[in-house]
Amino acid sequence: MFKKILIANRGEIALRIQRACRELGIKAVMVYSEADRDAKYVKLAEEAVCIGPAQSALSYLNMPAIISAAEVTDAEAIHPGYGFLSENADFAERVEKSGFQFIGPTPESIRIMGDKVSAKQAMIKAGVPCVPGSEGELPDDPLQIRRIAKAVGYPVIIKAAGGGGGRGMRVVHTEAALINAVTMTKAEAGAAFGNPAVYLEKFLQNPRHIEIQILADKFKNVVYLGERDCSMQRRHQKILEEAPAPGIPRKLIERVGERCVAACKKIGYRGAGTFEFLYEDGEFYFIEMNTRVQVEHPVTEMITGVDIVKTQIMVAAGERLPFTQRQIQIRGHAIECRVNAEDPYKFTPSPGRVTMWHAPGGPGVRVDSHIYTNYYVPPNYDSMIGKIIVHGDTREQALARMRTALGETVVEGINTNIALHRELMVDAKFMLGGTNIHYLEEWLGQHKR
Ligand code: MV4
Repeated sequence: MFKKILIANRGEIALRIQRACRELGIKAVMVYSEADRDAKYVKLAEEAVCIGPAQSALSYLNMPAIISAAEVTDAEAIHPGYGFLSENADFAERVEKSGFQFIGPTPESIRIMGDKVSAKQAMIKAGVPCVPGSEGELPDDPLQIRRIAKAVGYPVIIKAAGGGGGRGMRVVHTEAALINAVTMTKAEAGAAFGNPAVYLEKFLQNPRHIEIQILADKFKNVVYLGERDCSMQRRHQKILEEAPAPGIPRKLIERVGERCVAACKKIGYRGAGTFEFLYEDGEFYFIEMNTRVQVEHPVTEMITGVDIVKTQIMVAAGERLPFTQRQIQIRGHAIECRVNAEDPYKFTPSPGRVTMWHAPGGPGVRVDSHIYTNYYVPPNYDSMIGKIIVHGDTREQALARMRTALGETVVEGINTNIALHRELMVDAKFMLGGTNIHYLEEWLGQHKR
């Protein structure tokens, strides 16, 4: 096992990884920007290195500064967390070329999944169900493009190979609008991602966003840890997640989970990974794969009892997965509410001094947050300041526990979206379960204030 790991991230996930290191008896080196000097996990760390000024481009995205920090502290491995450099294949490669273990998949796996066309081709080959569409990149010939779209059937969606997470997409409803949409998407993709390649899919009108968590070691042992429902989102920002996904038959999940496992074995995937699917009319359609630990990993930890971050570190160190698929049991229901420093209905960021923070507690309540009373939320980064996660025997019990937890939570000095979460937890349709990706935006439209 590693003796020392460098954590190349900030905020709640930096603290989460630090806690996993403690449990494993590994020393954690924290890196921080000038804006994060007073972070609790920096003070708690056995070692910490300032890697630059507040702007991410000069600190958390600064590859030479991070690798130098690992060199001067004698760390053996680097955990990238989520966001920042976590899905940057060049970073993973430079980490390994510098003699450190990257805690994540191989640079090659990251590269394949980063290009959405090659990701989809790998999944088709591995037998993972995908959205019907162009087999690979769209050709230049307008006649061929029209033929593909016609065969798929309108509406279609044009997506950039270099996009993902909602960037570089365009919905097309008629043949008359098709070629212009392709031209525009290609131009934008070339400018934004340095790659003008686009592909085409059938546009699903009312899907849910369901994802499957997997863990893999270096010996082709792979397990899936069930699914998460991440449909509650606004502008591609998830606001809450839950597991299991309400109303989806277990048999269907098992079938798609086994496909994900087979795909991982086929491509030699290792580490933690998430297969993103759209789910509509009882069918799963793969859209993208994330090659990092995700914000919402705790809901899976709560229903499986598996420590995903700890396991990521163990498999990166070359250990075998300490469980088999048969040993993975889904127990109860978990919900996570993301707490953001923002106006709950206008969504404008609300950085500043937290004059009072009181975290909830009690049975089945978990809080992953790096904040404390008097913590200053810097304006330079994502507005998420923590996550409240609850677990219950049933979804109803989890909902009740979340209502209580949100009722106990106190954040003063800044605005947060807790008021929005409190309303959603008593919303009749959400309480029924199974709302789709458009629900929150429609709900916000009807609850204007
Ligand atoms: C789609 C889609 C409908 N049909 N693909 C948006 C983010 C990116 N990961 C893929 N996205 C979508 N792809 C087809 N063929 C609708 C979306 C989509 C979406 C997906 C997941 C969660 C939220 C979303 C919000 C708007 C659109």
